[in-house]
Amino acid sequence: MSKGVPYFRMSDPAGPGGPGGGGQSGDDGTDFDFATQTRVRTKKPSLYRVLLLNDDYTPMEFVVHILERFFNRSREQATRIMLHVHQKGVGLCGVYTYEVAETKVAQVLDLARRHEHPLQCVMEKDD
Ligand code: TYC
Repeated sequence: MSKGVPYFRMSDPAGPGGPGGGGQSGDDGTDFDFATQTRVRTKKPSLYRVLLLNDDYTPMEFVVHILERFFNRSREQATRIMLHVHQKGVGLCGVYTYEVAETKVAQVLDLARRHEHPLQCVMEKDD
C-alpha cells in the first residue's frame, strides 16, 4: 500500500465539497462528480503484548488456569507458557489491540488479587 497524497471519498464529510461531498452543479443544475473520485485510507491498529511475570508464590496450576480462561490456551499451551515464565521470568500470553490487552491485564490482576496471589501481568507495545 503506497502512502502519500491524501484522497477523499465523495461521502467523506472532510473531503472536498464538505458534508455529503459529491460533485458540483453545472449551470443547468446537472450534477457531475468527477472532481471528487477518492478512496478511504484505513490504518492498522497498534498491537500490544500481554506478558505474565514470574513470582515465587503463585501456584503453577493457577497460572495455567489464567492462561486457559483469559487467553484461550489449551492446557498443553498454557502449561508450556507457565513453565516458560517460571524458568525465564517473563512470558507472552498473547498480542491484542489496546482495549483488549488492557481488559485481559485487568482480568488477570483481579482474579489473582481475589485469590491473594501476587501474580503480575503487564502490557507493552508490540512494535
Ligand atoms: N514460580 C511459581 C511457582 O514456582 C509459578 C509461576 C509461574 C508463578 C508463572 C507466576 O507467572 C508465573 N509456584
